[in-house]
Amino acid sequence: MPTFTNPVLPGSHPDPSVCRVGEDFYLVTSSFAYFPGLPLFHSRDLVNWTPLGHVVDRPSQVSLTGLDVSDGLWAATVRHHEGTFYVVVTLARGRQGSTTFLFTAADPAGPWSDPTDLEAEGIDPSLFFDDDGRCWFTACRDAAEPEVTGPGELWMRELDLESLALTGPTHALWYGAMRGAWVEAPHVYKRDGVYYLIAAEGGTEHHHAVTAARSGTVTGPYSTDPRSPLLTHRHRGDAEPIHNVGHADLVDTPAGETWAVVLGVRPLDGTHTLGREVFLVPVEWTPRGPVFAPDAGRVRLSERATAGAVAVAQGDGVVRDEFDGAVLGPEWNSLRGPVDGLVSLESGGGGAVEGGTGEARSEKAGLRIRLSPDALTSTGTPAFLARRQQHVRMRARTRVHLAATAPSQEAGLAVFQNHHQHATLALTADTSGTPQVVLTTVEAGTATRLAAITVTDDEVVLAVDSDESDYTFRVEAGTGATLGSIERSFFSTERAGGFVGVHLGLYGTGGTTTDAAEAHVRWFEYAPGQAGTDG
Ligand code: 6LW
Repeated sequence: MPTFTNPVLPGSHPDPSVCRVGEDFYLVTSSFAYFPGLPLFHSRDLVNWTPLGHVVDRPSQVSLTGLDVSDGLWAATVRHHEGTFYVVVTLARGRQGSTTFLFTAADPAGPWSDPTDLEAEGIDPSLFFDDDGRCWFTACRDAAEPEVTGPGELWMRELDLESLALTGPTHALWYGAMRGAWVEAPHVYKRDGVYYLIAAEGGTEHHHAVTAARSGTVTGPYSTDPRSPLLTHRHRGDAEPIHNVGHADLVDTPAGETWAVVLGVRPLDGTHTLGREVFLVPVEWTPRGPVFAPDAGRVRLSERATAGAVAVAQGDGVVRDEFDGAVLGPEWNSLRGPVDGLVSLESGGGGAVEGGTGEARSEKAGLRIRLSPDALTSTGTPAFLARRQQHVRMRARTRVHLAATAPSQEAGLAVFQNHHQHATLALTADTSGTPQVVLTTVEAGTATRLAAITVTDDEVVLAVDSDESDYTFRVEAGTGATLGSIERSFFSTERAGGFVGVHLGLYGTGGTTTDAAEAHVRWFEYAPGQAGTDG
């Protein structure tokens, strides 16, 4: 029987939501303060997901300026009804829901509409389209009487599909099965005339769990499924490779199977760096309700493929970006808004130059990064582009040119957990203008210079190797040199707090508004499984 490897979307892709239209599946995940926001993926087998675009790709849709990296766009739900795709999402500030938005599109690849503000409290909004065509909005919020009911409440209101406004009375649906922690991430499904409410409880960390309730009427009352939690790894020991499992969304396949996407993490020695990832779990419907992972009772790294799937090829190759396309690849993100005016692609022209692997390329081709006055610690939009780290073992390399004239001017490679917690390997200059490569950490906003070496050229290859224990930073200039290693847990969510995983970034800082100093990135390479090997 063919199998696939979990997670199906590695790296920071939390709070997955999925829907199907015909043979096509669409999935959306949270993006926090990264821009563009709300990445959408397409699949035919639920295992291989291709980036399709983003729901939020214009700053006019949502302003993320000033937000902490882990605030911003949280836990969207994607649904399809009569030719229209709907996405509902919360904009969080200060780790709380602030505004709930609804976006629509005829084509999930976009364009997506400007947002409609919904009059909704709380977080984790969802939509359910009933057989009669009515649409029901659910979300979670603080309960009015937490000492009686527990801290969280799932609630529902009808969404008028003409006016795109919530209408009619608010229905309190359920307070959860365990009630010790917030109940969140609600989704409603209907099966054989019964409404099933699936939720998450226990918080998104170790006690995360999938729980359920059911009702004969969409607006409730809902009664707790006594089997809750239906899926959790809270009881598993340290040897379990996948933890924090929860936040499920269900989808039926054309072949009649049901699968759940859930979030989970892969900790090593108690810490995880890649963020919350998307895992795919089989579900079986029984008269008692959905049974998650009926064979194993838990999420597995290797799982049987969806019915009818042939051997599943999950891509894991080296990705080399020479920035020679008309637009950036979908894996690149900036912080809180577009980097227009700071980062640009140049297709080249001009003389040939040796690239890192000996190829002849246009001297100008690549990415131009205008050094920005905003540091990576800012809550604005620094000159920074990043992609997710998706493998604990990986090597990232980039060839950077910068004719720095002062130590304040720098450009290079960042290992970025958040704006308060990151490391940079920078090409810069000392006070006399001699090129230097400097390794710096920032923790809780405080910068520490770990190492600096003088280099003979103002163009170098900067590299970081990561494995289970460290991130090791190197410069490949002359004979090459290692600047230092930083323990992996430094970049972990457990150490930094928040909701995101590590991103690998290219950046340039130290410019002034009048000084247009530019760095030039000739290429960037991400090689999974490469750390510790020569290359
Ligand atoms: C998400 C919620 C959660 O909205 O984390 O702890 C939030 N739980 O379900 C951000 O991913």
